[in-house]
Amino acid sequence: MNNIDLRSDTVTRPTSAMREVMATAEVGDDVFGDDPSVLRLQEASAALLGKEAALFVPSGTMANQVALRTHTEPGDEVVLEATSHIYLYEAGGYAALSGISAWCVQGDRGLLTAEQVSGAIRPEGGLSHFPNTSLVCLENSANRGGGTVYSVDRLAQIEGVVRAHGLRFHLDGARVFNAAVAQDVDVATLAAPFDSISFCLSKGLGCPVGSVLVGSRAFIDRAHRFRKMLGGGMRQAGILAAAGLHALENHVARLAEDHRRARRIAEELSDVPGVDVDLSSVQTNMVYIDVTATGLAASHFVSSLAEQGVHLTAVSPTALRAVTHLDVDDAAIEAMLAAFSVAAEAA
Ligand code: TLP
Repeated sequence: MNNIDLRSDTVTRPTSAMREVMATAEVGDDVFGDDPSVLRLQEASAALLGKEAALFVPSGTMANQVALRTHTEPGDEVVLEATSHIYLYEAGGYAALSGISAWCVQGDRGLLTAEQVSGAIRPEGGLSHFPNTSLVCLENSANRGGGTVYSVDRLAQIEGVVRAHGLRFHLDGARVFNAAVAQDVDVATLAAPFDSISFCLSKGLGCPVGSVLVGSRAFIDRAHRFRKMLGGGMRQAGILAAAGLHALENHVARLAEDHRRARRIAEELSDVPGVDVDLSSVQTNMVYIDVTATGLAASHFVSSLAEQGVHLTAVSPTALRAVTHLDVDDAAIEAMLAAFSVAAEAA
């Protein structure tokens, strides 16, 4: 029986080489600030993204929430894309934890333009009725956009708008290494326009736990306090940080393989009668599969595939998502495609 898990790139298990570095990691107590492996991971992350400092946190959600709280004051407003993770999938944390409102703009495949961002910023110095726009957040790659990526040019245009209004600029870069590898640009180039970037070690990079928030020294010093407030201070976290260091050294370039495999799934499935894949949005390691025209529900595909040992998630009654990662090879992709054809035969 197959066991091919394409529900997310969060499902990866640590490799044996990663387990080895975890088992032998030098540790201290990171709440006392003396875990050498955490300090090394933070230094390496800041250097890689071209910023002054970094903070290791348990999850991508916490990295984003700490960033929102650090950049804003209650009563402020953040500009977000309407399908962004911060808006859709963080349990309303922006409102509950930072006391801010969100102005959501529907992008094209998850991506905003400079004009759209400009149009969502409240007028300055005007009526005291308005919330104060203080922050703009983007997501790169954009998960619900299909794993789509912001180009360096688009980011520069949006940065121009953000700076002209004196706002702060945060990137949810949960998969920013995918975005960098897909465009063959340095991750620091994609990070440069932003004041802060969160990125995940526990997605395509293959770690069991962990995300990193990077920014200026002053930003990270303030963020440190909010990580504590949210309960994100960890003790012998060097065991996890060692996995992160290993991943940054060994698992970045290989993301290109995940992208090639996602492309293979997309191209093959778009030939299945009734199945629709927007090939233009398949830019990294995700494939969103619309099955409306098969007349079958997404849940039919989820259960038929599961019976064949292949796991995908339904993202709506008529659409599924497949995500490639470290634990799926070419043979797994071919097996997944064969299982999908069987599931589609019920149409
Ligand atoms: N995304 C998960 C789900 O929560 C949807 C997934 O399977 O894709 N930013 C982005 C863009 C994300 O996709 C995710 C997780 C996060 C932040 C949050 O990371 P975690 O799960 O570590 O809190």
